[in-house]
Amino acid sequence: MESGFVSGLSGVKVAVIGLGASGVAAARLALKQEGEVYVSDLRTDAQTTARGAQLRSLGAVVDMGGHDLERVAEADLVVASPGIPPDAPVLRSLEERGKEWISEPEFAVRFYRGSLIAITGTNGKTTTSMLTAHLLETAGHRVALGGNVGGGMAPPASELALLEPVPEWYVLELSSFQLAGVDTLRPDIGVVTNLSPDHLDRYESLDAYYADKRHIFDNADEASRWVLPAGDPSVNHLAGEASGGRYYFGGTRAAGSHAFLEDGMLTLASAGQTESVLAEEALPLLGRHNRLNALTAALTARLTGVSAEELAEGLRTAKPLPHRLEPIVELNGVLWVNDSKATNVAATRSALESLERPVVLLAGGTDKGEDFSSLRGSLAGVRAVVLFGAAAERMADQLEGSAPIVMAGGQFTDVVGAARRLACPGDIALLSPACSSFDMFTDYEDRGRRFAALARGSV
Ligand code: UMA
Repeated sequence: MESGFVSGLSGVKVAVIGLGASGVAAARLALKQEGEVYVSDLRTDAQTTARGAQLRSLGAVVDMGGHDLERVAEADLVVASPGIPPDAPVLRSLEERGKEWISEPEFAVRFYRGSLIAITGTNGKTTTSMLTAHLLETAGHRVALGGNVGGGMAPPASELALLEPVPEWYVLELSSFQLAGVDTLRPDIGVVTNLSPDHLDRYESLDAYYADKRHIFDNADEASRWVLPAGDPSVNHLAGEASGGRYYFGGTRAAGSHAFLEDGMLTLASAGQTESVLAEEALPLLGRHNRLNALTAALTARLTGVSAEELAEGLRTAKPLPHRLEPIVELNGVLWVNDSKATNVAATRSALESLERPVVLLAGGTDKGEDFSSLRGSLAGVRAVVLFGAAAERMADQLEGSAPIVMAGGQFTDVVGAARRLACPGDIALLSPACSSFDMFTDYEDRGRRFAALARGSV
């Protein structure tokens, strides 16, 4: 599919706003396409300045510490980074002048020369995107994965446009911030994992957040295919009357669904034919939500022609994401699981609710002032909670009576040691802190790595 393909930007003035990963990638792509590129960023720190210098050496005009609004407004094409809120003065000023801007992935896809799978939703986007790319790759396709995938695990959308040889399939994770600036983007297969309130610090209402997500459907046509959760009124409402075929996934078989769990198997169904793909327990990713992510990815990959056998092989060899319910080691019947990325109460609650074995929970860290009592309802199957770090006292107060609580010593070795003593064969020892890490660690990754090393007994 070559829809939207642009052969070059010679003589075209391109303004890129923001010099983060997206801005750099968009500017490089625009330069490669021989555009006249102007890049600017409010920041003047060393890292941003170094990025600016690099782009300057490639031929861009770069402003640090501010945006030349006249110059931005004069550009033929304005590409805005996703981290720039719509009420930022630079975007306000464009709006006042009636000047349109596009998002970085919208810019990128204009140069794609393969088919596009775009994946959005509130939760599970990254896992589903990575799994989908892995399933296609296992089946022998040339695949490029990128977009909103965090932690440097995949490049921005614009980098994919420069890949040689050209991929057959592009798999993009798209956030609502990126979908806000969509114009021509038209996925061959579009996926919405689920919808729930999020980013209410940036959006003035839930409707405004959903309105941005809705742009994934903007250019739908008869050939579009949509992978959606079965029986989800919010997603159905979002999809509205969008053209194209609809394919549904869910935890259980429902009328008209195409991917579900049945008799302990990840199962696909189409035109009355059922395919059992893989036993649930053979999936290397933990938790109920990951089984749904796997079903979503399998259904998406099936639509590209990947066979059930190839899907089984891909799912069996899938790698869990680091620091997200990541199984580390099983020792003396206890499975040690690193969920250090859970830096808020909601993430820890979701981890606890998705596990089906008794848990010894290791929680605590920097106190961000959240209400920990909302964890109480998820502690029923928990053998003990080992608390540590600055938030420990307040957590203990708010969780008292909902599970046995152990206050660990000041060192992280003591925390892991306490969990080791409390866990019984068959249990999961889960680091899912519900707090950020800065009181004891550099960041959540540092915390997760320390946990993994201590769990393995390698330090
Ligand atoms: N800036 C200005 N002017 C302004 C405001 C900001 O110049 O008025 C500058 C900032 O100084 C900064 C840049 O604009 O240098 C903004 O960069 P950015 O925040 O867009 O960061 P990127 O490095 O480009 O990363 C973005 C995504 N970040 C956000 O959406 C906040 C990354 O998603 C994404 O991986 C990357 O593009 C590549 O596609 C991260 C994320 O947290 C993982 N996403 C959110 C999420 O998943 O919840 C949406």
